Amino acid sequence: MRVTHFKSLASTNKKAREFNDGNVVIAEMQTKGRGKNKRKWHSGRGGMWISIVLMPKTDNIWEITFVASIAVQRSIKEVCSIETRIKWPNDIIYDDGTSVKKLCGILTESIFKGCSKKMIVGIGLNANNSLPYYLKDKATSLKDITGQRVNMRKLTCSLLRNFDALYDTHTKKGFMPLLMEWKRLCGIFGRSIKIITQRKAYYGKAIDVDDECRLVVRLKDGSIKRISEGDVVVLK
Ligand code: BT5
Repeated sequence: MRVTHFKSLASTNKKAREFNDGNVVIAEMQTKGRGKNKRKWHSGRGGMWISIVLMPKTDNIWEITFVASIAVQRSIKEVCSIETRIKWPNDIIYDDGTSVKKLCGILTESIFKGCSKKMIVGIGLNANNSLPYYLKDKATSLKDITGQRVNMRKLTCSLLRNFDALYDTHTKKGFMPLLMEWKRLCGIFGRSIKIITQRKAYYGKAIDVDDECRLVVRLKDGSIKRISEGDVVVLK
């Protein structure tokens, strides 16, 4: 992977569109960091704002999002000795026993240009950055958890190494071994959740994720629902 580093960018995902397969774009801060559905992603100095450009075998952005989630979970454990969990579909969360807070969000986008197609995996991980007051109830950073500054160089190297190894597994062995690992790290199975989709909100218990990365939920009336997009709120 070839890494290009910037002091400041509007968005690493936007900049990454100018790069080919195998490139990585890193910014020390973003002025217009984005989440899903054009939501604002707060990206002050000190965080890890990074985009990886790929041409994967799959067209399913969630498979690659899942690969990135496992890589982030492993790197946080390796570098900071913190146990985190994955929250479907694109978050890494930290549960301190009293609350569940978002530590990292992943935004994977497919880009089509003529006949060529690439994917951009954007990873936003709160490391040494400060968070605004309005996110304090639902977000946290590695520095807030450990009380110490994280070595960003180590964290970045660990993340790229883990991602590379997992992506290699995806290319050579397919998605199934990675889905097994993702499920082991998922922090919402068996928990009561609310899922807000673009059309409506559902309440129930998360019970599984299927082979197409859809969340399988047992709704309050006992029926089973498979959900392909949305935001999960953990209720208890
Ligand atoms: C995500 O969106 O979680 C995907 C975030 C991806 C950010 C990376 S940074 C590098 C690359 N370049 C970009 O421009 N983007 C990617 P979503 O699930 O839609 O979550 C967005 C919501 O998270 C917001 O509406 C806020 O409520 C909350 N949020 C905003 N900034 C946050 C932060 N720094 N930490 C935790 N939560 C945040």
